Amino acid sequence: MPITHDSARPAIALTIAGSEATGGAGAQADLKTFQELGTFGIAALTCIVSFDPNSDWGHRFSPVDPQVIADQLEAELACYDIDTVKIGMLGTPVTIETVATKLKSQDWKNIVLDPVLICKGQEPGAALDTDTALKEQVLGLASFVTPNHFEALSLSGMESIDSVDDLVEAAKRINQFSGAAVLAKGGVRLSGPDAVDVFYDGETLEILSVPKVGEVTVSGAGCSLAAAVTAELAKGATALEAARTAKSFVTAGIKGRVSSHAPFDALWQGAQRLG
Ligand code: PXL
Repeated sequence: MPITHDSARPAIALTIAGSEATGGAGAQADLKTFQELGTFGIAALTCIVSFDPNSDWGHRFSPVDPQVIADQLEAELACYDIDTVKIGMLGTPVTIETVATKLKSQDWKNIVLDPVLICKGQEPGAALDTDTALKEQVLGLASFVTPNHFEALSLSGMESIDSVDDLVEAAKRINQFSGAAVLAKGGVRLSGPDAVDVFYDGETLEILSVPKVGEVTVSGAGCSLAAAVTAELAKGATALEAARTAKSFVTAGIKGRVSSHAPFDALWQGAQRLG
């Protein structure tokens, strides 16, 4: 039996994220994941990313006006009692400030942060500002964080993460200063036959390991993992249960990935149910 919030109404899951026009990542991935896992998905868009097929599929990035972000959140939080939110790509310091202010306007049961630090289409200088603002203003509000290899390096301050032991150390450091449950993703960046993620919440350490599905990253895997954690938490799962379910959801989605004219495949959220 799936865990449900209320027999009369599905659990509500909110994402505050960017649109990724081709549908692989961002709010599109989040909403598809929310739907697949039986929650009622809502999205506030922070920016619009359109890959450029004429320039190596680089990221074109347009931030949404901060007032428009605040308006979306105002409507959403007035419309429903929402206690669980996922934060995806925010993209600029002013967006981060707008979102942090709104997050502080009410109590939350779960704030899941996918700490998207650098989007390829951005100026490195702007990305550094964004990075600092995210760490200073949002990380401390999060109850669950899902850094990838690069983000785990940046957040933990470690010089390298080359082994599962290193990833465990990174997860512990990030938990220690944020207080959040951490699901640190090794993905294809750690060598070996398995895709290893480390869960640590201050008490429980669990290594989540599945055989790698290829050696290439798939668009939307990080977004879908954090969104699946969010959906499960919204339905009442524990952090560890949510991490386990999310890992198997994403593994199925990578196995069922969709190829395109772009040089990367996209995770398919429907794979577990329909694949
Ligand atoms: O996968 C990170 C990510 C998150 N959000 C948006 C994106 C991307 C990567 O392209 O475009 C909107």
